[in-house]
Amino acid sequence: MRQPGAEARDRSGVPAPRGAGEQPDPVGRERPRLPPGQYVQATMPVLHYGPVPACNPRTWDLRVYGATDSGRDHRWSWDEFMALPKTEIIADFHCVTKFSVLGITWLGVPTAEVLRSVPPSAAATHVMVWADFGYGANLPLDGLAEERTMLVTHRDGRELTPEQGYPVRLVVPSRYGWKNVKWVRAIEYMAGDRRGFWEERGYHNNADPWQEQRYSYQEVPGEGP
Ligand SMILES: Nc1nc2c(c(=O)[nH]1)N[C@H]1C(S)=C(S)[C@@H](COP(=O)(O)O)O[C@H]1N2
Ligand SMILES: [Mo]
Repeated sequence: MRQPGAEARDRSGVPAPRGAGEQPDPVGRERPRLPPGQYVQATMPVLHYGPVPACNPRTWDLRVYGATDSGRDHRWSWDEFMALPKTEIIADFHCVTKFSVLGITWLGVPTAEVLRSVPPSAAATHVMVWADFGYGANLPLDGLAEERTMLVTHRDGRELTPEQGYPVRLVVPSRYGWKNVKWVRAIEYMAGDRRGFWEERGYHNNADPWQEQRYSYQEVPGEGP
């Protein structure tokens, strides 16, 4: 007999994750493994805009700035950041160009931990996650607080390669791929929303694959986080 909800389980036997926007079907069915309009691909192509930044552990840091509760910025050096407790997740990756890669294992620091270490002020509603060279993606604060949003250092048991975002990359399974910022250097707490690199160039501000939020023309004024 078919297990109820079997189609929502991945090969690890773990139920498919539910994140922001991943609501149970109104008639109580499990949602399918793949978001609408996506197809499965075996491996991830390297995709990014601009050059791969060089990384010097001696000068590398990760900053949190903007609307912090203390009014001060926070800075982790390489040694400090790498010493933070890490956890592992298995997540599917959905690119807005319609390929999905299933069951990627990521190891990293949950961003909920960043929010605990550096509490945002009451005015903060959104964040911009910044990479080298001015690439950034915005998220509502809730997106950063999600249990499965992480700053990762390892993929499938190996340290990230430079092309994959070494040394630190954002993984946000509840959103399309472009919000998974490689080469993260800073998190800006924002009092109000601002669009990131692709969000300014025609892509959807919220980017939930389960609602197929691909393009900015789909946005409903006054709706969403
Ligand atoms: N810094 C940075 N991060 C980025 C991008 C980028 O251009 N710059 N591209 C995004 C896009 S569109 C995708 S699909 C994924 C691709 O990740 P991969 O190269 O590890 O497959 O990275 C995302 N992160
Ligand atoms: Mo992408």
